Amino acid sequence: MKLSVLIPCYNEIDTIREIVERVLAVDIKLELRNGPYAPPEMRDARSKVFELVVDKEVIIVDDGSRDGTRDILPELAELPGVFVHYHERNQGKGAAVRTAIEKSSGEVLIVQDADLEYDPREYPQLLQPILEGRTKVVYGSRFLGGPRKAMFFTHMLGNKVLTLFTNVLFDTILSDMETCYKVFTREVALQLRLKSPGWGFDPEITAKILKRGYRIYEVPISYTGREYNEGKKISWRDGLTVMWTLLKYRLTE
Ligand SMILES: Nc1nc2c(ncn2[C@@H]2O[C@H](COP(=O)(O)OP(=O)(O)OP(=O)(O)O)[C@@H](O)[C@H]2O)c(=O)[nH]1
Ligand SMILES: [Mg+2]
Repeated sequence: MKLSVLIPCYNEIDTIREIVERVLAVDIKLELRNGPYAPPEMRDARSKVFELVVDKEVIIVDDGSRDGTRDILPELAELPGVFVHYHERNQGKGAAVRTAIEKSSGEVLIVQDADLEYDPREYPQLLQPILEGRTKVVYGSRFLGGPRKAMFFTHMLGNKVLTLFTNVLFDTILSDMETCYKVFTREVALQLRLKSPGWGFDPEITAKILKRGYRIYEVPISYTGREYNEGKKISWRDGLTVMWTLLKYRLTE
C-alpha cells in the first residue's frame, strides 16, 4: 500500500525542507482489523489484528515561488521517494494540488501544506479508517479536542461559519471543512475533476465528495497555527470565495 503525500508549495523557503524531512521521518505501520488489506486467511477471523506497513511518495508542486524556495527544491528532489514539479507562474493552492494528484501514483492521497501547522506524525490515525475499509475519505479536524495552539477568535469564527454553511447545504455534521488534512482514495480522486485554482479548493473538494455520496470520517488532530510574521497569508476576503464555491457546487456538477 502506497500513500501519496501531496505538498502544494508557494514561497515557503523557511519551512519546505523541514516539512519534507518531517514527512519522510514518519514510519507508518498500523495494526488493523479487517478491511481491503487484510490477508485472506483473516477474512473470517474478525477479531484478529494484523500489521500493515505503508510506503510513501512525496509529490511537491512549486506554485511559481519567488522567494528562493526553488533553489532548495532540486536538493529535495534527490531524496528517495520525493518528486518535484514546477508551475511556471503562480496559480493558487487548488491548481497546485490538482497537478500533484495528476502526478501521484499512491492508492491513498493526503494533502500536506508546506508550512508546519500540521503534524505528519498523525498520518497513522488519519489513514486507519480508510485502511480498515470504514470510509473512503478522512478529514483531520482541529476542533475535536486535539491539542492546539489557541489562535485568533476571528479565524475560529470564520471556520465555524464556513463549516456550518457546508453542513446546512450538504446535510452533514463536519466540524472542520477547511482543514488541510484531507485524505482520500484514488477512486475518489478520479471522480473529482477539480477546477478551482485558489482558495476554492477546500470547498470544491468537500462539495464534490459529499455530492457524490461519500461520507467523511473525522479524526481529531493537533494544530500549531503560524503567526502573520511567520508567513500567515489568509484573509477574510478568502471566506467569501469559499461560500460562493460551496453554493456553486451545491447547485451544479
Ligand atoms: N497562499 C498561497 N499558498 C499557496 C499558493 N499555492 C500553493 N500554496 C500552498 O498552499 C498551502 C496552504 O497555504 P497557506 O498560505 O498555508 O494557507 P492557510 O494555512 O490556509 O493559511 P496561512 O497559513 O494562514 O497562510 C501552503 O503549503 C502553500 O505553500 C498560493 O498561490 N498562495
Ligand atoms: Mg498554512
